[in-house]
Amino acid sequence: MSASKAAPVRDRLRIAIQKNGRLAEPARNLLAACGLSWRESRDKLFCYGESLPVDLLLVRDDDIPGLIADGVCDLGIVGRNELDEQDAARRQRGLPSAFQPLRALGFGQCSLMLAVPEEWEWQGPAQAEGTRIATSYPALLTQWLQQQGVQAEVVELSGSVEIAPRLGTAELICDLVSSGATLRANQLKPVQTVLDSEAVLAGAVLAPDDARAGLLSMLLRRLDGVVQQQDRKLLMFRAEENRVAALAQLLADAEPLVRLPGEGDVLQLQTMCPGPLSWQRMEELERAGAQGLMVLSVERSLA
Ligand code: PRT
Ligand code: ZN
Repeated sequence: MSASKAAPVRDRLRIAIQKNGRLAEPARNLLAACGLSWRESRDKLFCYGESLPVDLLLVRDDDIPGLIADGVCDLGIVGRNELDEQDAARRQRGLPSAFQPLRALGFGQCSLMLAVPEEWEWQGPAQAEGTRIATSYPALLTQWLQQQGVQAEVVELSGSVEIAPRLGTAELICDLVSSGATLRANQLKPVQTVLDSEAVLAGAVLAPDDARAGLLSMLLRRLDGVVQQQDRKLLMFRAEENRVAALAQLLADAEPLVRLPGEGDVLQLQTMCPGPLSWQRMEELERAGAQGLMVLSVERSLA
């Protein structure tokens, strides 16, 4: 093989994220929390990694799976809806999978749902038989219809899917829903979930085997730390020995209580809680004998 045909050695990792839109800011914040910082180019399409050799490409979310498939980017932060749609479209065209979700990131939650006019009484997927369904997710909808054994016409629209029933171009729609306000404003109601989605970190099916491999595993480890600790709280308090069993029961969802040396009969205790602690829960603990309760946020942790 001639040297010119060998794959170029890459020692910088490239991550595609949304330039504008719902996932743009949370994606950047998450990567910054992993210790990455960048210098922005003048056209604001490329950010050169300063703290680590990890660069960002700012693009439309629709382009992210393709950029990974083509090897232009190693990673991308994109909605599972977009990733799965493009994966389903590839498979329907007989192409192999080229990208995969590596981590769920805990933001951008929404569902791809079938919605019908409010006055319809929905009895189940069979009711979609013979209808026209407007969507921007034709591959996922086609796959779902096949799984349900339902024959319907998929009407592909690139936007404003929710007005299709009023325009008479479809009877049903299949679209992303978060609060449901858009459906309600268009006299539609969600009846069936096709896919639950959130932002994911996506990567190629074949992981890099050069200098990028080490960078990738370091980034994943930091990301796991950041995502897991997002809601975790360190709870500290004092209690008398005879109260500890009851308090441990109230904290059954937390890690086992750690006993630190206290004074006399009073122990100093701490534990890691998986989610935020409400005032109500703290008052309950206080009634059960916890004194000097303190809740601390976890800034950084390595598993
Ligand atoms: O310009 P670019 O192509 O990059 O952006 P885009 O306009 O295609 O995407 P964008 O920024 O709107 O969404 C990016 C991703 O955010 C989506 O692919 C989803 O993974 C995720 N997401 C989360 C959502 C929503 N929630 C959401 N509510 N994407 C779209 N919506 C739509 C929904 O369909 C409805 O029309 O927002 C509207 C409001 O929703 P309700 O239910 O709260 O009324
Ligand atoms: Zn888009």
